[in-house]
Amino acid sequence: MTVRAGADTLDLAEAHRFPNRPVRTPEGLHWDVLALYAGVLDGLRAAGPVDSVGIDGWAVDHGLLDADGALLGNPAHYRDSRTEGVAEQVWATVPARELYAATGIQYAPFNTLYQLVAARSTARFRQARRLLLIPDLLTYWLTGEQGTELTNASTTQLLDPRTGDWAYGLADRLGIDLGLFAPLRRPGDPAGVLRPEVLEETGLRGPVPVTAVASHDTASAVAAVPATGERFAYLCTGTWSLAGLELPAPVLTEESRAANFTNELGLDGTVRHLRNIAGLWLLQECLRAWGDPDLGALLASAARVPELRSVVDAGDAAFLAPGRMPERIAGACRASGQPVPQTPAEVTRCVLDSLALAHRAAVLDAQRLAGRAVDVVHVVGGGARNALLCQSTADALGLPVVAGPAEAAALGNGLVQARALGHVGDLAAMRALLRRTRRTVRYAPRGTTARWRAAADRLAGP
Ligand code: LRH
Repeated sequence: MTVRAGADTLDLAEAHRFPNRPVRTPEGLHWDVLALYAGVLDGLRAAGPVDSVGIDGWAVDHGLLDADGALLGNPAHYRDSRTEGVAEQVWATVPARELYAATGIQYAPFNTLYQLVAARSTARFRQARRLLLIPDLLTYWLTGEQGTELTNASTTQLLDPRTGDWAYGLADRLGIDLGLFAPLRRPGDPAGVLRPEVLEETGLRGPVPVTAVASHDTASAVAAVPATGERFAYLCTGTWSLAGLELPAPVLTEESRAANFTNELGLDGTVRHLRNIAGLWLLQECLRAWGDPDLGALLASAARVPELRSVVDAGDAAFLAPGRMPERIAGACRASGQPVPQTPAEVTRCVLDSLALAHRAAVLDAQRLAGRAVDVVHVVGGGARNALLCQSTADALGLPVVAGPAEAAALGNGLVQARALGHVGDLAAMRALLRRTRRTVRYAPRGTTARWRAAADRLAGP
């Protein structure tokens, strides 16, 4: 994506899009990170002259480098089963409560910490001298410089969100060598310039600075929520739904841990207190199983299926791994004595209703846990284009939903670069610019909240 930002302009253009296809080998599920890097180079070539480059991406995953700085194999995919049962081993040394008090990160089997413990007896890990999170790895290949960007570092479950520095005591107790990580850098910090070979391959003229942006995609996306003031919740909807509040400090209470809320660092000292919900992943996997039918037509037929016939717990670990998703959803409906969705439209309706219910629960819990009420829910990310999901979320919560921008992560990434170049101001100024320049769609709740509440109670059980 290329972003052009100025005092009163904010343009976004797609230079190039490439797939991100996980690959399963006998050792497990991996990312094809060389294909991703090739996609980045193609994107730079297609973008033409640029003033700056910044990389953001998904959290927790990483590449391991040897003493020469060479990548040791393909990075493991966070949906790989190698971390099954690892959290329990970790908790035997550091109880889950203490882990939460030190890092504020919610339990997910794939947190970097658990991945490191799962990998540490492998030959590859023993050879590793450096760990780079995925956006930092791509940045390293572009510039030759290594760093660990702070917002993404906070998802490792090894960072103290109060200090913005590593949780040294915790790492010590678990025998994790923090020397594996490159020095921390903050969004807006310089991350080097494109290497001469990269300039040659992409046809760009140097020097081209590379900026450390809020490299966790969710941090970039939330930076680009076009909100005014503080009384808003956000929902970043894509493969995941990340639902919560932006706060000045982490919430490290036992209540917050029990509700499985996380505290990830955002731009300029903000904290995202949110719940990580399996999001449109459920639908993406269904679409894959159905041979990728036309999404617009499918959503239109799903909208005609009566709402709330059957719902599943979208956050159930049973839906984490890839494969056979329509059958798994049907199985969950059958097991809970609900009508079993048969057609793709019925399954789609079930998934979207279930997500709207999960959004409802997360936004209600977030307000309770942080003691802050909200007046509006901002939906950003790909799901902002899904009118049925946005309307259902508004109905389920009885709150207005403001949808857009869909490309929030790219905009947040570009705005931090523009700020580093002196073209835009602080976070509030970025959001004001977004409000002036980006179109959003408002969904008013239709007064059916009681029905959604009843469905939520049904799902919660007696
Ligand atoms: C969304 C995301 C999310 C993480 C998950 C692994 O892309 O970064 O914030 O929890 O991927």
